[in-house]
Amino acid sequence: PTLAVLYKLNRLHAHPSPSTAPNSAHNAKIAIIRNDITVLEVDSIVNAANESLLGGGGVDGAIHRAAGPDLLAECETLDGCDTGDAKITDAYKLPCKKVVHAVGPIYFREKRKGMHETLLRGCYRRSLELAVQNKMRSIAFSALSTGVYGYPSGEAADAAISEVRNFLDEGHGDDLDRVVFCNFLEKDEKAYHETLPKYFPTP
Ligand code: AR6
Repeated sequence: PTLAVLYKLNRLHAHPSPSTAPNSAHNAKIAIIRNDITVLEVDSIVNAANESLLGGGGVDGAIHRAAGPDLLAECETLDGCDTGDAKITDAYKLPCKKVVHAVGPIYFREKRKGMHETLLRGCYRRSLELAVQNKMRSIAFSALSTGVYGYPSGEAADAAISEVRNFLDEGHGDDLDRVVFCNFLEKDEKAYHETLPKYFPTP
């Protein structure tokens, strides 16, 4: 090898780049469950909302029903929310402390523009940021976009889990005690169990 190459090799050896490979460092924080998200006594839950933030069907309807009308009153002050973004409110009659309202992509509309994955990842990222900014130590996600918005379970689980992994690795490991993926349907729960070891491998 030339001197230049030797020099490079020595430098690599002396300063190994930080490992970016998934490891088991944060495994204990992650949980996959199948449950009605409205009963969870976690600090924050993430709603699968729409751009109006004024309620709807699915998990959104369930959260608004369980929280009571004060949630809608607060949502009415928020001026909606862009797809791929999220906003946070109080939780009213829910047993959690805060509700993060994330607006996932409508799969077939955004896929045509190649934006589906970026937007779904944005929802997870923004929800985690808002939770940490509001001192929430735990967060439970509904399976954003996988209901009427049509995002396939496996693809959605991959984006969700890897975005959580990235967030924890980017210096937020100490900010959260627990991240829960709260599924409602068996197909989604199965997808999460299949995908989890890719980003949170067991040692
Ligand atoms: N707890 C946890 N998960 C639930 C619950 C529940 N109580 N109910 C349904 N799910 P969806 P989207 C799951 O359709 O696809 C609304 O009308 C469900 O099985 O609620 O993001 C909004 O207002 C699925 O896995 O949300 C929007 O207009 C996941 O929650 C639109 O639907 C998300 O399904 C958003 O569509």
